[in-house]
Amino acid sequence: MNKKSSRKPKIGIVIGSDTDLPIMNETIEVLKKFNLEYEVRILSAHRTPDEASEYAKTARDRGIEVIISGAGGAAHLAGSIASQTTLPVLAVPMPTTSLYGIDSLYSIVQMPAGVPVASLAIGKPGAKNAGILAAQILALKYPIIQKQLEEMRSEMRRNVLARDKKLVKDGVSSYLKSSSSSFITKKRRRNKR
Ligand code: RP5
Repeated sequence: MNKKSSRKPKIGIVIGSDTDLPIMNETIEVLKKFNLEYEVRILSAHRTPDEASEYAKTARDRGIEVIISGAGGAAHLAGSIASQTTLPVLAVPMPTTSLYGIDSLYSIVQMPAGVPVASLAIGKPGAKNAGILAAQILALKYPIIQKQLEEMRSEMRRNVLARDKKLVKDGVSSYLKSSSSSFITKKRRRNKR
């Protein structure tokens, strides 16, 4: 839970294990940027099925408007939550050591018709996008979020255009030697699963 505010959380983040938290922190960072209230719970489809079920059934009445689930391996959490609520459920497949998160992705994405789960990409990029997509959903109701989303897109555009300008001016070799190369390395490391 975002402890700094007493506003009721609109977004519920549910993770299958605390080992998912480092990746799902990317979602939390996005929500903080948008100043969106959220709560975080560890609720497993397999280890604590009753509690996960109770969470899904009561989420709407508690003011939750979007649920984001992060789980890995036989990742049934998002699907089991979606089966018990009509709130939108977004899901982030966790990277795994044995099957690189493909197992998580397939477990999440192959929902039967009638019970949708919106799956994001595996790992950190997916976790980040889950936060942005939740903001986009809420922006349909809260116009202030729309403004923030537009600002974020403009900032992204400015960043890319600045890099393009530098690349065109300096050429590939000097671009890679310059400070931007440490940015590239950092970015690649950050997105590594
Ligand atoms: C899933 O099993 C969790 O979401 C996690 O990604 C995976 C492994 O859990 P731990 O064994 O690390 O607790 O339920």
